[in-house]
Amino acid sequence: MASPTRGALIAIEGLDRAGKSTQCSLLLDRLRAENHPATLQKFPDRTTPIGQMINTYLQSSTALDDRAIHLLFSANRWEARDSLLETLASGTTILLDRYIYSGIVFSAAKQSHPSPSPPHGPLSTSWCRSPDVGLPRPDIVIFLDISQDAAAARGGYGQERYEKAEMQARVRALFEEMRADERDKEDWWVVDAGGDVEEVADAVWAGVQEGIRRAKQRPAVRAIE
Ligand code: Z5A
Ligand code: MG
Repeated sequence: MASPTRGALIAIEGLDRAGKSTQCSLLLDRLRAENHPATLQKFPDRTTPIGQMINTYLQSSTALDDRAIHLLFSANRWEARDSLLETLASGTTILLDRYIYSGIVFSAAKQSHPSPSPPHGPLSTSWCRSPDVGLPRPDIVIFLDISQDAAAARGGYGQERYEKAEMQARVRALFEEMRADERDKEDWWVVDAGGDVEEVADAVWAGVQEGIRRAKQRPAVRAIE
């Protein structure tokens, strides 16, 4: 029996309140309505033991070394790796609600407290990327672009520790830098997420179609470099 065409790996990224989870849920319905096998994987996955540690960290103000929490976010992706690859191999498309790109920019955007031991200061993006090297690389990264004011108008920032205007501004700048990075440039598909839900959904859908097309041209899933 011929093996099925593999599924596409599609990451949905963006700033806070850009509508990532809203769009992921609409996409899942739309793909399934078209009889395209699809599933959703959110990161952080707060359901695993590692995810529960991350959840506790995000919802509290307890101190934890920036590198230690960064490695937990990455470990939370590594523990999903085999299942992601098996799902893709079975012909099912995976929508990722945040992935390594959030991982890199959120850690690198932190203004670390002076540490008693080196390295001092903010974590570099290359240091932040290294634990994710080797994970499955998405066929496309759909970036929901929204202004800070429009995002804040959607209910304002919540209670979690990164939901602060100055942190979000640094995250925005780092996402822009990453979109220009040679290793990622060809993967990004930027969507204006400031419109109403249906308008955004149509623009995201075009990105998904492109991701599925790219996956068909690449029998093997690539790895993050
Ligand atoms: N983090 C990290 O540090 N390291 C990592 O490796 C990873 C993540 C993977 C929690 O993430 C934190 O983890 C996050 C990054 C960090 N920190 N911050 N800040 P999360 O994914 O669990 O965060 P969340 O709680 O799901 O929020 P979100 O992702 O930022 O929101 P969203 O998914 O983009 O938006 P939404 O929930 O779909 O919509 C937000 C609201 O806007 C809601 O009321 C919607 O009804 C409304 N909405 C959505 N679309 C529209 C449109 N088009 N018009 C009007 N209103 C809209
Ligand atoms: Mg979300």
